[in-house]
Amino acid sequence: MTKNTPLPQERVETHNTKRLDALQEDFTALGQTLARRGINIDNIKNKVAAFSVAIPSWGLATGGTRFGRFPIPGEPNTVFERVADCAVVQQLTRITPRVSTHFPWDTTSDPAALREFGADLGLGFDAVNSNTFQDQPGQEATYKFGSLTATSAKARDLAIAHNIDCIEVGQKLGAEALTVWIGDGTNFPGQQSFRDSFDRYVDAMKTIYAALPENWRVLMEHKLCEPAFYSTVIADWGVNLMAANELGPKAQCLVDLGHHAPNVNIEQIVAMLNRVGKLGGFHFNDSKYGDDDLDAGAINPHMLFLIFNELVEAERTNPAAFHPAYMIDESHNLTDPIESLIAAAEAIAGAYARALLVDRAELKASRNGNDVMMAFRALRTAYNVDVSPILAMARVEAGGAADPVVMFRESGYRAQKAAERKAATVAAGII
Ligand code: PSV
Ligand code: MN
Repeated sequence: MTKNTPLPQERVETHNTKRLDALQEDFTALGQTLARRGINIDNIKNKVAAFSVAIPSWGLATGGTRFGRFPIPGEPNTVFERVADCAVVQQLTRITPRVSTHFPWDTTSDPAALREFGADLGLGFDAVNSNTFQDQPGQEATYKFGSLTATSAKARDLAIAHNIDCIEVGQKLGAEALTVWIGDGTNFPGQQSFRDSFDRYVDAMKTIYAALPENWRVLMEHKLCEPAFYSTVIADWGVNLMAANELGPKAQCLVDLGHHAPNVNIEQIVAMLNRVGKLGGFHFNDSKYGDDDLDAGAINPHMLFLIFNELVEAERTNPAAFHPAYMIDESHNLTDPIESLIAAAEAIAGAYARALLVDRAELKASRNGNDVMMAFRALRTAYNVDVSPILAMARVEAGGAADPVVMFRESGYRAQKAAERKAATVAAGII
């Protein structure tokens, strides 16, 4: 249980008391509907209560595009302030108990103190992310032409050393995974050899892999394009899987939902990676055109549901081998980041809850009998359920808020932080 809460917990209780009767009515009504389908609503609620997704430290600051950034008063300036804001999301949702950090953005001279600061607020630390897609001031060799895949041995060594540093900091935070995403690639045909670049990647990753502690994993993230626009070294799940296979069992693939070509069937990728034990985790977000980093579920909630449908099936098939790291990776350019993360966590848990409602026996029988319409209906019937009473009940029972965004607004937290925190500059944004 949380030792300290960033908002007075009594205020959450007061907020909930006003909504409890209506919630109970909605929950009971939904329970009756589901019971007619042979589903016990409490079982679903318990699974939702056990679900969690990590929040990205970098998602707490206002994001931006290359055209600009519009900071909001009271946004966090330091990693401690970002973690404090994560604690608000966790207090109100109760499904975001871990923070995924990014280095050097989150560099602190005292990681142990950061860990303790998080623990006091009921937060742990998930995968640490390395950053070799930007040069840092005074850096000895540039990443302009690549990092782990650069032709310059000096740049490669620097990138390797940074990843190993991240592992060391991550250990102090209590993390158990390193996420590696490189921006390496080319803008011109002929600029680099696809094959040699990939060889250099695998070589560099072998050194990083060797530095992983016993209980750690390395999660490698593929991405179709950006910042490189002709070719990207780890462009898709096929190349990513090749690398993961060459590295060994602790290397797995991370699926960022925004990192695929438009209309790619991501749920199929999820099923295939899981089949070979290489589904390491997710960066949840949503997109319409590219790596838009919009809020999870905001554009295509159906795809999110279909992904969770595969995940639920994967867990049932082999529960012992199933432990994907669920993380959010979004950029909040227009909204208050705390509100967006609350909404995203809710959308993700909602997709999971709907996937739990799929009648698996019916789906299987329909598939085996090639009854296309009934197989489709097994999914559609579950997708059509409004699961919000289940999410709200699980949240309230865990001490969270019945309506977290409204509760956040009622709390006056952002205005209070605007008075306490120094104003962020336009340029000071992380992404
Ligand atoms: C790259 O687009 C990415 O998805 C990687 O996960 C980075 O670490 C993150 O975004 C930076 O915002
Ligand atoms: Mn990502």
